[in-house]
Amino acid sequence: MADVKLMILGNGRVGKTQLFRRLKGLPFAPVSDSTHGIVIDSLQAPDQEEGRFNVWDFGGQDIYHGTHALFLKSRAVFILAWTPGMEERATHLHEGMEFKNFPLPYWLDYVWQFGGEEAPVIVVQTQADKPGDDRQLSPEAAAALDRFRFKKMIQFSAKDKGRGIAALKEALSEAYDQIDRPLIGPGRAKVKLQVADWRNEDAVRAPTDRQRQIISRPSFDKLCADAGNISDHGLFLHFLHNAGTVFHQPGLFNDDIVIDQGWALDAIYSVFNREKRVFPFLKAHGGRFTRADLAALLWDDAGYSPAEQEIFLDMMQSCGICFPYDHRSQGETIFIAPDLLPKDRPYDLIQKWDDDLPVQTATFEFGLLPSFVLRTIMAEIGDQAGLAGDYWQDGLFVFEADTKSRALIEQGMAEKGWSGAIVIQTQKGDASRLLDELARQVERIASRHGLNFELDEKAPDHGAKREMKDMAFISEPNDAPKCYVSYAWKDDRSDAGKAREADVDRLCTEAEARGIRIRRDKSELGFGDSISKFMRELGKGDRVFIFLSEKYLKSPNCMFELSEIWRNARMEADEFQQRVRIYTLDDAGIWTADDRLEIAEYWLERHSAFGEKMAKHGPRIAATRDIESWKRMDRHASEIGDILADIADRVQPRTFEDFLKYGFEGLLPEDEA
Ligand SMILES: Nc1nc2c(ncn2[C@@H]2O[C@H](COP(=O)(O)OP(=O)(O)OP(=O)(O)O)[C@@H](O)[C@H]2O)c(=O)[nH]1
Ligand SMILES: [Mg+2]
Repeated sequence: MADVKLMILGNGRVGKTQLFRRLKGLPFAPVSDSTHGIVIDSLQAPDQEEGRFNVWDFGGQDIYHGTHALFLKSRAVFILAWTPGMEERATHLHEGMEFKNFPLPYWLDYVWQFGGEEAPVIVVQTQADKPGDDRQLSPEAAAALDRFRFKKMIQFSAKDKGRGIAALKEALSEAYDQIDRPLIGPGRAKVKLQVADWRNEDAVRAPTDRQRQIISRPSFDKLCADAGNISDHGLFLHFLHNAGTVFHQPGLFNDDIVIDQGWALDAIYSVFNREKRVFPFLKAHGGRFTRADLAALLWDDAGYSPAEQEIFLDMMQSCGICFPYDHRSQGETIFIAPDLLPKDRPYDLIQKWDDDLPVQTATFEFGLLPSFVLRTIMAEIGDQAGLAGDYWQDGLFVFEADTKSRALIEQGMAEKGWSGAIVIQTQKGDASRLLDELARQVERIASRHGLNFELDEKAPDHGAKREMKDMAFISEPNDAPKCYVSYAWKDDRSDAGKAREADVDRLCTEAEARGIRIRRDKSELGFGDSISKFMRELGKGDRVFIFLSEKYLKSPNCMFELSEIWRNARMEADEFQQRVRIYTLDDAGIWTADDRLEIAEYWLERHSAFGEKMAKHGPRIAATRDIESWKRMDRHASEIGDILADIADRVQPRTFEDFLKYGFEGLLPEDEA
């Protein structure tokens, strides 16, 4: 009774399940459902007295590919099912679901990655109902297959008599013999039988009444000790895992041993079953969920205990199906399932990524780009970055604290075929070091999966050794000073009016040329945006350029802005002067006491005029906002004298060049040192 694992892999809908049915002696079913996740079953090994295969029939939907990795890390026989028709189409639709196809060389590389040359591989051309359907392997596939020590190529049909079934059985029998099956002593055999008994006892119970899906490591050790004669429990456990009898990975799931793997997989894959109500929920929530969500929508009804649910989540994380996104919210960890993220870049990314800044880029061109590459990168970064990152289906954005640099990582697939690119862009700070570090992570993930790529330009080597987990992804500190310009709009009637606007334009152009962004009403505000909100933000600006003109001093909006700045400077002249850079135009009368009094008087008069109008009918006819503005005029009348007197008292830049120099002081990167 030596068990060997048999993995049936290949694209969705090629006929994997039908092939297995025929091996079990079941009839062909022309209409069949797509396999969800993995179905585990057993099969008497052909021509072997007592031998059995533990068979893993994998669902071909690529949403499941990430999970394969969990189970492929063990000695197994592989059947790779393929049909020529699917070699040429990158995707196909089945009952509204999109399946991504991968060509046979990809699957062969994939198996190579996990099993190496030792893995016995049987390539089966499925749906080869008649000799005319038979096809040769492509040169690439033939070369990829040739690397394995034991290999067979068989044409097979699940229909009618089962064309090629005898050859398939013979190949399986030979492959079975390729796997070492150490003879196990009576103690070990006893443990194996007990595990099988538990599973069989549970199988006849209703799913909610099952008792032995998982056992703890101490219970396993006790079982071994009772059976006797087992020197190394850990080694034996590893052997059972390899044979597909149990699932156990040291360190995962509290070291628990999953006796009934099908049970755990059902629970996990039901989350992604499009027919269950949890699927639309996850979609609607941008792929974010908590254990409580899955419990309420799915797992509680199915009878899984909270402890079991934690194990499922561990399992999902360890194969990159999801990653923890926020560890703190309401005591429940929020997870993200990358496959269910929104399609497009988040809207507010335009505020975080600056298209005008210089960018460093590394482009990885993959002849074949499976979706799990980006998903793995996302899970590794996301695990660390959590809420500080932005994620969407084809990319992510993060800021790294150590390099003070931003990174945008995106994948783009070719319209046809399987090729695609992963593009890393970095900007600000030590962008080239961050690029180098991230590029190394992509290289590492690609090589782990045996994927070939071309890198357009090798990133300079900074001797980067940091792993994802050592990087410090945080929300970008908002340290860039916020600059605004406060000015009166142009009036075409006077030359002074035209010149004023030209000066403002020039300031903004000069700032831009130095990489400084000045927020100006015209460029910041779109239709429907609140002007008063913008003016309030301006009032809080770190630096406000003010173009003082006659029109400015008498405009209600400018009055509003000036008084906001004054208030935010706590009405202290020194603080006010630190925040503002003032350019005084010739027509601005602020220099003498009489000038200033005249302006104060102007606002007092406007205040009284409006007050009189309101008094006629009572304040209820005035908009709240206008009453506020009315009160502000009065206050302004009493403040403006102080503000202007202080301005007049300070040395002014004489020329526009001087104004620019003084204005940009402390804003340029070289000023920091
Ligand atoms: N003509 C013909 N059709 C077949 C054969 N094998 C499978 N099919 C057809 O392909 C469909 C899908 O077969 P399955 O065995 O369910 O495919 P699968 O590879 O298990 O698909 P997933 O579980 O989605 O990965 C069947 O319902 C049949 O219609 C075959 O040998 N000949
Ligand atoms: Mg199937």
